[in-house]
Amino acid sequence: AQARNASGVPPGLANMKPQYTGIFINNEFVSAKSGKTFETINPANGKVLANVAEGDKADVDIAVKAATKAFQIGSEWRRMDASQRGVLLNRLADLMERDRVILASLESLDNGKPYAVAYGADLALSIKTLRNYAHFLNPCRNFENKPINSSIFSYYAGWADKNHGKTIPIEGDYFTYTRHEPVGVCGQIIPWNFPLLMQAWKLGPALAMGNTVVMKVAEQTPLSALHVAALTKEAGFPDGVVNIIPGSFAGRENASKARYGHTAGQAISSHMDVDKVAFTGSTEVGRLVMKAAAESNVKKVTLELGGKSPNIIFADANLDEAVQQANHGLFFNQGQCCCAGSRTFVEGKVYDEFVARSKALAEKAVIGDPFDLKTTQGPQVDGKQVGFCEIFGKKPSKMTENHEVSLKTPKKNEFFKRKWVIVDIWMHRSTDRHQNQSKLAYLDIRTCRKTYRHYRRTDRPQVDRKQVETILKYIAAGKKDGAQLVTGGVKHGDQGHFVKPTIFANVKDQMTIAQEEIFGPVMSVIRFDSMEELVEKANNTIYGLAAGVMTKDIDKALHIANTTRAGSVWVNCYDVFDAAAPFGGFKQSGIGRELGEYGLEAYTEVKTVTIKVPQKNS
Ligand code: TXE
Repeated sequence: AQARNASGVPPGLANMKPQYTGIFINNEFVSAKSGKTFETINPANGKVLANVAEGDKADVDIAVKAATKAFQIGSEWRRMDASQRGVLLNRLADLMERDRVILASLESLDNGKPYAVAYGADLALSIKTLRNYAHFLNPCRNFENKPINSSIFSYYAGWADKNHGKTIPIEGDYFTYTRHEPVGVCGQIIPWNFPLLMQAWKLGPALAMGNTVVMKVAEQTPLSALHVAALTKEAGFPDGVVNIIPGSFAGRENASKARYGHTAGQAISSHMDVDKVAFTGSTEVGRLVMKAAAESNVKKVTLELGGKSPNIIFADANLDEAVQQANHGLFFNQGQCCCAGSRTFVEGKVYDEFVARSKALAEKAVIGDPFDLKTTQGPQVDGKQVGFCEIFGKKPSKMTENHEVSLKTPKKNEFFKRKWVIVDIWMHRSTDRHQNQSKLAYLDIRTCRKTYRHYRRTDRPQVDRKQVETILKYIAAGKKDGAQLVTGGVKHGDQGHFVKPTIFANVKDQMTIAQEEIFGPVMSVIRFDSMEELVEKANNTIYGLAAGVMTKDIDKALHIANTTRAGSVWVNCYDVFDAAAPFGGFKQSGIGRELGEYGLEAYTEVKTVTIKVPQKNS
């Protein structure tokens, strides 16, 4: 009954208080075993949204036990008809639709994305990933008994009873058939850029195929996933089938000793009773997940990692459309998309015109309050939480990675030891009190978690801007390498983590900004003049997630589609997603595919059963 604006989006709940902040195990919300919580922050204004239970290894152990029990032979879940699993997924989709405003508001508050985008894109795509209806027989109706638009009509619920085996005519007097069985307890680790969508991509196929799940949600954006956890219970999933663990900080500081880490992400990837791990995040952590999987029980691994995707504009393309498409392909979601077209190749003949029009379009972005329905660009996600602490002991003459230092939280007289990680230091300066023997330092939270809670409440500057800082560092690198800054390049406003849409021209393929994933609103426009150099350059990256091409020439389009080493190629469009179309990466962009029928493979074990028979006939 809420008023809707012209685009049909009802107003968001900018001041809502999150209802669920615990760890979800066995269909109940519980506190962390350790009792610890962490703050989740609104990146638009730096305010604390909620204190969320900080799950850790002990909590993962309990969740895995619950998931194992739910998967036992004879359990309610194992005895359930496959079609009934589909019914439960449909119900979950219905409930997400009922709570669409709440979920879109949580997504916007926690992640910073414009509420209208969360409502229109994230929620629609998440619901479509789960739902399926036999609408030809009965026109589908939603919870308000209104007919459902066929565009929100899909997907994994329908697969629940359709991924079946085969009978196979092997030689001899045998009858052979295959069964498609669930893999078992599935660990799933998801990132913050599309919290609900990544959750749906992982829950959909896993539950349709009859697995049980222990999911770790990103520390920056736990809230919407926890609301969905409550909805899985309301939908009727049996106890222990879905378990959702917020936090904790996954311990990349211990990268070289990842297997000794005691944090939720590592605990899942190295757990002996987890049968499969699916991870979406950075290539760096994907490597750790794979290593932990190999060093524990050789659990199955699927990875969806970073990208540096070429988006190729030929001179014969409709230039207005190309400018729009490139803008959307890069700036959508504040540039925080693994498949962002972050290497924009433009043919020489239209290069200058493309850059001029792209500049004009980028400058039209409406940056600001994510709950204002006119806003097109919100803040970057809140960074990895950063603490503040005092480092004691003699300053090492040469700081090396993993140098151990004693830390003391300035307010509470607590000492503890941490490995020193150069890359995670934000700033350090001497204090007079200890004659240069101690340092004040801002550290990545993952290096000094203990101090975090004390210091977030001080009036010291908030130092949790990692994603913004990273983006600004890349912008500085672009300038230093000689690229031409056409627009943006600076923060927007003095509150929250906003970055102006940035465009660099005259970018050379080997520059840092053209090679490393920035994950922010920074477009690098690279000139090309011949097809030969283009294909070589387009593929000159360690990644292979996506590619785009704009041209009216079918031969050029097909040549690019066939020769780019990427999991998705978009021709005369970009970022077109559908639950039915598989997505995943070549090269260091990952292993395996999500979505579509292909996405079922990761959650299915194939069993071959061979029976001796008295006499086989054809
Ligand atoms: O990713 P992390 P971050 C890329 C993007 C971004 C960069 C860093 O370039 O700038 O990665 O982002 C969990 N064992 N992408 O630091 O750390 C973590 O808690 C197990 C691309 O946020 O990879 C979170 O739940 N899990 C990407 C998840 O991994 C661990 C989306 C992702 O976080 C872990 C996000 C460990 N040792 C970032 N350490 C995409 N492909 O879409 C962390 N995690």
